[in-house]
Amino acid sequence: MSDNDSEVTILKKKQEKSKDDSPPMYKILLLNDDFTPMEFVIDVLKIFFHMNQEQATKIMLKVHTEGVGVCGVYTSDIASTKVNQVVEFARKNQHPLQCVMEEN
Ligand code: TYC
Repeated sequence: MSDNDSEVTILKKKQEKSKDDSPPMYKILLLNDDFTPMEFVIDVLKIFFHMNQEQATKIMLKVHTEGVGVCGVYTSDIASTKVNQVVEFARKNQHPLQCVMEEN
């Protein structure tokens, strides 16, 4: 390979990197309410967002004190599936927990 060839390769890589071919991403937000138990919210964060006890407690307390908190960022399909799963799980346990998605 000559010096010229490697220069062309580098330019092509730069162009590919700058192209925005990434899908739109959505934040999943948990909203505070006065009735859902703190332990239930921690369980939700562990089960659906794969957090450990420490991470889940931190996010739950953020939502509790600030009113809203981000539990993760996902593509549209994954975000809407998770929102539906969280809301279904909350309703089955008779809690009013609200979970929504918002484009980044
Ligand atoms: N505010 C609730 C309580 O005091 C706890 C809570 C935290 C509820 C986060 C919802 O998304 C939530 N029991």
